[in-house]
Amino acid sequence: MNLAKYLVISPEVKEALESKKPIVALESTIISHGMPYPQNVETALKVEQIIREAGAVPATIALLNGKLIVGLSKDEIDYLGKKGFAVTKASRRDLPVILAKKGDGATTVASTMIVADLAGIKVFATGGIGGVHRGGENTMDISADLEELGMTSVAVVCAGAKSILDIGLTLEFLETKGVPVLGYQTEELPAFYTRKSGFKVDYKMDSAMEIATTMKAKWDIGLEGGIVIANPIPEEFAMDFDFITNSINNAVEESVLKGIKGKETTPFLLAKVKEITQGKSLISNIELVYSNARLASEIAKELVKL
Ligand code: PSU
Ligand code: MN
Repeated sequence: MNLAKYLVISPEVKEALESKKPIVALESTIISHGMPYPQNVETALKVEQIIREAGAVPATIALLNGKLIVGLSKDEIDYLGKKGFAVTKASRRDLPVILAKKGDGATTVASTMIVADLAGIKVFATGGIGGVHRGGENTMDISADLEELGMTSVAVVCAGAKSILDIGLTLEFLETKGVPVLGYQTEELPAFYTRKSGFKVDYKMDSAMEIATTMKAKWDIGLEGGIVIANPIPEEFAMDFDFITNSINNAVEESVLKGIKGKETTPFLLAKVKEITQGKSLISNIELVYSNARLASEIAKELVKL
């Protein structure tokens, strides 16, 4: 490996790594493709603030000028947020091309896990992970996030899987890959905008300490790969189940009619759901990210004690 050529860690994150402070990684596709400007930038900055207030160090990750950046500056976050869809959504397969071209890229859950792992960061907070799309048994549209969870040792705190996906198939895939799905204070897997999905998590965990201990046990015995930590959206920001289910069904129907495929699917559906719900889904989306950042900070704090 010749990492030094590509990996750039900010002074704040470098210092935190050296002094074994708790660190929480953050992705950048959620900024460029997951939310509109300016809410995307406001959210990204507030998430960092929440993590600092909780006593951990945020490390937002992206590709800029052909480098893997760990710990973006405010200006860099603003740049990615303003450029939005014009920034390349970069998952595992895109990384080598963007590095070679000295380009920019917004990292997905998969590529953020890769870069976090290279930097030595074990905890990552986001909104939702990618999964098996509805009809995935025919289209094979399965997010690279799931394969990454099967091999890269980073724990991802999310609000469960969105029902733009086939949640059942997503759980089956994760089971096959040996990825534990842990529910934070819940038996049921949350479905992003709602606290319920109709599917069970593998294990309910009651505290950040229990989660950190589980992560350590997995990696102590050399079981490489990630862990999904599903944190239900706070009750007050959860959406009405029937309303959001209908909105998502309509969005999926439109994506099929329009022939939306591949990496465009997830951003299309997110934007469509926001439009159909007249922006209500965006408010829920922002709040659940804040809640995940808080839990991820607590887990990172427990992990450094072990
Ligand atoms: N789900 C969200 N918001 C997002 C994404 C997923 O609620 O922004 C992004 C994440 O970066 C995730 C990616 O890794 O979409 C998955 O895309 P794909 O299905 O093309 O792998
Ligand atoms: Mn896909």
